[in-house]
Amino acid sequence: MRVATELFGVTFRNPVLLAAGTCGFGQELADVLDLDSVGGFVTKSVTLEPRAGNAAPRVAEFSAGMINSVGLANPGLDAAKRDKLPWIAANIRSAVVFVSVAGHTVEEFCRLVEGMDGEAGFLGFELNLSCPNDARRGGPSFALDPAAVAEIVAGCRARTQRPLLAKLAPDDPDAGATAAIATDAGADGLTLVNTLPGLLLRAASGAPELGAGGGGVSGPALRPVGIRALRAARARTHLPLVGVGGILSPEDAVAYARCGASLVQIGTATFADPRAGPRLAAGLERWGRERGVAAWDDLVAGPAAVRPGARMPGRTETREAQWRA
Ligand code: RRO
Repeated sequence: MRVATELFGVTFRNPVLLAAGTCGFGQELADVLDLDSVGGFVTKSVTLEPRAGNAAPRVAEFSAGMINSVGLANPGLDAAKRDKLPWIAANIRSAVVFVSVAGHTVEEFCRLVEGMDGEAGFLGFELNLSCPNDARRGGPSFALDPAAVAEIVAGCRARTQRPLLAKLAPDDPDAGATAAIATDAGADGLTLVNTLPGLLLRAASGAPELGAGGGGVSGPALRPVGIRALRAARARTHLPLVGVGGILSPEDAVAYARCGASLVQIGTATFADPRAGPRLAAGLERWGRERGVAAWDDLVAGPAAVRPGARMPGRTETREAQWRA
């Protein structure tokens, strides 16, 4: 099966990207895997100022995945430009890199995009509109506020010609509407989904397992949530979609493709095995070959294949109507 795919004017050697927050700026994983063996990666989210991150423990496992509250730990805009992007430019050959950016205001997002737009080493930006762990901001993420989505995407659109992905939230009751808003505001693609807000407590004390309290849930538990959101987005936008949430096996990735993902990202699986990304890429190729599939692109549902009126498995008509209203 041909796993290479053309999007955003470039060739991804396979549709597997390492998700933001799971591979640092590439350099952190370069000793344990060949980054050019995956289609690409998304950097840790960059903020204007350096961020030390939240109190430890920042991650905890549970039976269906993990929960994190890293708290946007990153070196900040200046150090990212000085130390991180030059390493990527010098060392990455074929992997397609997106720089994730996270701000507290529209203006901060715009300054981040403007600040890195002239640098080498990456193709585009992923706008992190959906961080569940930003204590400084508090409240629901930008992705749950349609006006904020429109303003941030449009503001960044005005400042760069590079591809812009908008990363949306798993707990959006109407991911389709948000997808349409991000599309109208000028995004080039949408990434669905970020982690799902959650909380784990210790039985003995009732204290949270994470130092920061709550966090974002990822891993297998997130997969049905991500697939639902991505399918809702597919019904309302023509843009390429990037699926993320609980992907480990070729079957998981193909399920995302079947509801519209042109690319997939692997996140939590990389923590258990840093080579999970290349293993998935190789597994996908084998999966397709064994089934006589000519190309990954043949598996990807286009906008017309998933219509708003289509029945969702397991939904009653009434709930489907509520969901679409
Ligand atoms: O740094 C984090 O705690 C974090 C971020 Br920015 C995000 O977007 N998603 C997540 O699960 N953790």
